[in-house]
Amino acid sequence: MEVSVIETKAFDNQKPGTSGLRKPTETFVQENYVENFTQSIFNAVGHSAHGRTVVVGGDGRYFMKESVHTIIKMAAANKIGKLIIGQDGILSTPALSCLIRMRKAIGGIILTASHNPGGIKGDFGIKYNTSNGGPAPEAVTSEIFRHSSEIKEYRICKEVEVDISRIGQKRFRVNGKDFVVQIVDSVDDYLYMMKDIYDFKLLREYIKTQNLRICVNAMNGVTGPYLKKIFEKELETGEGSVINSTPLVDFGGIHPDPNMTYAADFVDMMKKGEYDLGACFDGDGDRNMILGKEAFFVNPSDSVAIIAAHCQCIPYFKKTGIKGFARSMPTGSSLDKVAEKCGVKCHEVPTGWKFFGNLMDADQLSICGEESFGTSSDHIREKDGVWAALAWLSLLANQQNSVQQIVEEHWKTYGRNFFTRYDYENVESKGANDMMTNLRQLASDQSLVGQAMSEQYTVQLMDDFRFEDSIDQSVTEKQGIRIIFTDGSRLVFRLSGTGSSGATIRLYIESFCNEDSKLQTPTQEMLKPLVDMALKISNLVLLTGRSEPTVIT
Ligand code: VG1
Ligand code: CO
Repeated sequence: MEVSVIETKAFDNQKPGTSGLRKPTETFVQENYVENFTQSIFNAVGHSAHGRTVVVGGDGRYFMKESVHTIIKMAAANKIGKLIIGQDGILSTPALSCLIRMRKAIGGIILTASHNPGGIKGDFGIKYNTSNGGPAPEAVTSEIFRHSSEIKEYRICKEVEVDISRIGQKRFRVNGKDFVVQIVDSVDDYLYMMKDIYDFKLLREYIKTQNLRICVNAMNGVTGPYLKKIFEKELETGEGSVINSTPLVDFGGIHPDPNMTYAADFVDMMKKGEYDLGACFDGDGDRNMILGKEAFFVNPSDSVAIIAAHCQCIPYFKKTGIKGFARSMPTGSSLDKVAEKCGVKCHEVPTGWKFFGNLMDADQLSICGEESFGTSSDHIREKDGVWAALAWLSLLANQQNSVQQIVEEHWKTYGRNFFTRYDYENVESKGANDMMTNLRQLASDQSLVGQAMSEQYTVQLMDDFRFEDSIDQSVTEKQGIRIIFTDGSRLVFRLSGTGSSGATIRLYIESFCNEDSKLQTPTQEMLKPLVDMALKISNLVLLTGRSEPTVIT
């Protein structure tokens, strides 16, 4: 079969963000947009991928299948030996990470914009993961970007056609070499791995004997097929326990982001008290929100800490032991308290899952999480929504207790880290940038340090978070402005790196309390003085014209 070399012109906006290249779908459907970026990935990876295996899949959103076919034809022309693709192109982000590792692939290409809405009016995205199964580190993404800015041609083998709906293998001869495309069941390898991590028999029996009522919600994203097989079929959670389970190109109009705002319908349903455990997931299946009976909300920063505190009830950790914990910098520090008690280290890394990979590869990290509904372990190199739901189920079975009781017990033992995040989505870039510039100035002149901002709060430290990777010594700067007070309370300001238009400001607020009488205080009430102070210091309302955030977590 013939390889064609097609002339193209570079786009100037193919710089990957926190988690891959994410843009409005309308940007991606432009002629050669996907081709250019795909060629840039192959150029960046270079000779090392020749003859090797690459995994391809995505969350089922609009334009995914077309992109899978483009990638097949271009992989053939770029000397890839084999592609492993989920049936119909469907692979959750964690399942793709699992496949890269289990099948010893050199990398993977994920077609998703994660929790951003889909459809022609929504967003699309492409992300490259490396051979450890994790998102490509900065060194690789900046190479991809460099190639995308200089690209003049791409290679494609137009005759390679594969029916991606049929499981099986097809072999082609391209330039005298074999090129194989294997279509695999989207769930099987992942299920196999989950069975190795958790005690499915114990969970099934617990659900049955306690008559535990579970509702898991795929939000019309990629997790549907995984939840059907794992919960309904394997754990016998009963018919109707999995909802919104067919991946739809536009997620049925849902914004597939598992939080109290975008999953409000689910929260309302859980409030009726008919279920003991609820969980929902984002478009590509790496995020999770855990709810107890009557929609008792488990804050993600607490969720990872509580899983860590009880991890010995999970067979996987009994086998591997605990090598360390980690959280992203803005994430609430409940996990640090657990680490202290267990006598292991809790690492602090910048926002984005790619920063956990090195620690895991160096056997220094077992469980980690982000405040943005991301929780996972070193079983793969991505966050994993279904894994987190199974972890909570294991906790319930082990503790023989409700979600709420487990969380409240945790607060009693460790104290409570009150945490909230305010998102100001799609604000004008100028206002957002001005705000960050002012804050950066305050951090560099250190004028607030030592100042009493109120009776209770005196600034101890103010900086722009800088991270030096302890494994490869790479340095990542400007990862968010931190203001830390003498009592350990914190304000963090950063701009999102996953939005597709304008700027999104994230304001993170945390405060610790271990007075029993205050543990049940509503989060917003507890943190109000700090929120007000954050708004005052940053001058956010004036600079952005926004008096209210779009989302409060
Ligand atoms: C956001 C979250 C971050 C997460 C990233 C990718 O990034 O804050 O914690 O790792 O999304 O998540 P940002 O730069 O917009 O704050 V996923 O599920 O969406 O790919
Ligand atoms: Co996601």
